[in-house]
Amino acid sequence: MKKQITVAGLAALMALSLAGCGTNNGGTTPSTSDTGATSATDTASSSGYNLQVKDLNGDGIITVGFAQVGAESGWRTANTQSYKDYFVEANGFKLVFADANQDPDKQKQDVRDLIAQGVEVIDLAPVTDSGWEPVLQEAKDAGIPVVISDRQLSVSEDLYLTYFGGNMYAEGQRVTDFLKTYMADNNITTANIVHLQGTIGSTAQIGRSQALTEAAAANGWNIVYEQTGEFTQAKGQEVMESFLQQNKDFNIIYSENDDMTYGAIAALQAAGKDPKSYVIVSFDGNKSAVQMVVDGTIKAIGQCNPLLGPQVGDLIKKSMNGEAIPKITYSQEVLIDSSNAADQLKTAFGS
Ligand code: GZL
Repeated sequence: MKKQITVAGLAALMALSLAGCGTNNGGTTPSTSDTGATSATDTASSSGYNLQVKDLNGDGIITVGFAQVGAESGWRTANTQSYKDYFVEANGFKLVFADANQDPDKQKQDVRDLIAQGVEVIDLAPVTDSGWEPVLQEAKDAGIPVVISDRQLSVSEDLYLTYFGGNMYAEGQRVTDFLKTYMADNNITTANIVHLQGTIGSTAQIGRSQALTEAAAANGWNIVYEQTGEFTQAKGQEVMESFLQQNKDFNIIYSENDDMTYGAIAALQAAGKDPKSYVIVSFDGNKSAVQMVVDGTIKAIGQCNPLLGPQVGDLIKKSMNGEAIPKITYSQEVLIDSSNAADQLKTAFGS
């Protein structure tokens, strides 16, 4: 069940409005409610970070070094395309692209290479959340502002210009709140959960896992199996297959992205099990996954928008113009379930 992202599919841009929220540096546990309220320290300049994006070589173009995670999922493919579509000369930009292939060490070298190439701003979508302070300091010392996008970093706010992306912890809370309501509405009194985690140490995994761990403790849910599927379809299927061989009871699958969900569904079907007889919840909102919500195969998706290019470009332009920009801005995201899936399908990304 391979999913290809088409450029046409990207034409249906998801409605995205920005909501600034205060949070700690990790971004996993918002320090304020996810209401759009921003705290006083939310502007880049007031965070002890004084770099501004500049046309350092005076060529009239801003060269953006994009340190991307890899190409592991439909979300990632759509995210990369969003950058390649937006950061073009017609918009005043040139993109230098680096693919870390999901390797945290390679990604740190990618950023060092971008610094050496003299790009004028770096956009970092970090594979994982550790060991970034030295590299970010090197960029700062070189006078190159760093925008963190997609996955937050728990680093000091004086090491980066701004963050833009999803609030993964809030996404997880939307899905666990859905699970609680769904169980009550359907008289499901026991939760035996298979937990397919994303890349361990990514703030996408940290936030989504934290929400589940907290909800399970608060509601007496059992997590009967927990393993990373590394955000890929193949690994998600492999992990589900190995769990099914243990013949343990379960009734809920909490999968931290759609690609692992596709893999888990394939494993269930190969074992002669009907996916619709389980409560399957997922994250991202690829078009085919949203269709599965319409069909009832997936019960809910924590939406996570990959089309970040234009909004990151807007923040870069604001910095160039000397405008105050929020230190942290979250995409506005919703829960997709049977009540809104047909409507969400019209703007869902990918295929
Ligand atoms: C979330 C992003 C995650 C997606 C996965 O912002 O970092 O990585 O949920 C992707 O699909 O692999």
